[in-house]
Amino acid sequence: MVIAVVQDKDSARLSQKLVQNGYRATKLASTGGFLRAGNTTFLIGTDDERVPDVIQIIEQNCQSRNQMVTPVSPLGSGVDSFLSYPLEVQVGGAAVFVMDVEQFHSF
Ligand code: 2BA
Repeated sequence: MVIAVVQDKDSARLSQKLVQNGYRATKLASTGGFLRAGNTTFLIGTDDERVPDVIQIIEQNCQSRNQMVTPVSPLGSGVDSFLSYPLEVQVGGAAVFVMDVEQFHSF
């Protein structure tokens, strides 16, 4: 199982390429914990030997970008006010996790 967190801008292209190459994928709308901006999480179930190819497809279709953001940071526990400040961060093309799946059932 490959889990990939990608930027929304890349998700349509990645989805298309995965399908073209015969992979099954599920897209989940997700939110980054740091930026609190929308991103897309792909769940791609495939055989072990095809994992390197999946990673290559992700790498080729997701690009890193610099983003100016205004995150909202709590000042501290018990304090109701929030501090906003502009910040430039490089958001990676994809954060990819590979994990073993014990069982898979499809009914
Ligand atoms: P976010 O958590 O919104 O993070 C967006 C970008 O902000 C990150 O890009 C990184 O460049 C920066 N960033 C994150 N936490 C930071 C911190 N504590 N201090 C300074 N800068 C920070 P990426 O590393 O490429 O991550 C893009 C998105 O991938 C993340 O969105 C998150 O949704 C996911 N992600 C990345 N690493 C993850 C991990 N270890 N576990 C779960 N999700 C992860």
